[in-house]
Amino acid sequence: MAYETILVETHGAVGLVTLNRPQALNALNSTVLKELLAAFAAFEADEAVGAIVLTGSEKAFAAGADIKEMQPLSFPDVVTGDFLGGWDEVAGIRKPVIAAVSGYALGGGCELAMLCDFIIASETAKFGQPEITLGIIPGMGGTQRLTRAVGKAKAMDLVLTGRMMDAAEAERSGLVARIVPADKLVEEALTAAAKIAAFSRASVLLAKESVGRAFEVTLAEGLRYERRQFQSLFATEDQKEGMAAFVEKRKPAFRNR
Ligand code: CO8
Repeated sequence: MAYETILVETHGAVGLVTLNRPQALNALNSTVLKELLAAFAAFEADEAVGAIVLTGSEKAFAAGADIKEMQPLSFPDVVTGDFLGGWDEVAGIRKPVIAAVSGYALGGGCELAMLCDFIIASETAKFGQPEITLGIIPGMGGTQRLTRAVGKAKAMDLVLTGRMMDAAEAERSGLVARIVPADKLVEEALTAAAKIAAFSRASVLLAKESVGRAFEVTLAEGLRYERRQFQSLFATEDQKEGMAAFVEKRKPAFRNR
């Protein structure tokens, strides 16, 4: 499929999606959403792909929702069309998605990074929820996922003042998993994704699902869910192989069985 706003490649067992609207600092419009969901769906369906990396440019991961697309919209337009509702589908991707963020990740850009499973940031990354400066508020998780990631104090600060935080502050606050040099960003993210893709697929999918569960249910429910998923993996050949390889002091050869 030919895309207009994204670039799609595979690197071994890793799918790489690059946001590609340089003229608008990768602002997210309805075409980006449609194309991103199509690319992710293709990677979900491709058995050879075990993990996905989503990145932008050196200057911007994404500078937010497309303000020029939003400007003329009225209340009935956004409500009846459930404007931005489709972005939640990104969170439904079962394979792990790593956001590799360089430059601006603002508004919807920060929210898109948070829809991924974890964020690897370059030293130049800048995160923020500047919607308040436009007379609106975050609409794709900025008041919810950001608060869960960094806590109330920092989330209130960012959402109410619209200020940006740099990569070091974002890592300190728990938004970012690791910081890497700018010229190594995509390489490091691809390496992390390749590592994940080499593990047993069932354990990877259930690990992602179980961590996600921590944000949805009570601790008791989450622990029970985790234990059942853990126990179910003893039905796989890969569990036998993983443990046999440890005992025999060799590398496991997972076959996704
Ligand atoms: N939408 C549309 N166009 C944009 C956006 C955007 N969010 N951001 C930048 N651009 C365009 C600029 O208009 C400019 O285009 P042109 O050359 O035609 O004038 C081009 O990109 C380059 O931008 P700048 O000249 O402004 O570049 P600077 O380096 O001077 O500044 C900034 C970079 C600081 C990032 C600046 O562009 C900026 O402040 N951008 C807007 C950031 C913002 O407010 N983002 C939040 C948008 S609202 C939002 O995201 C709502 C979230 C709800 C859910 C979203 C789901 C997708």
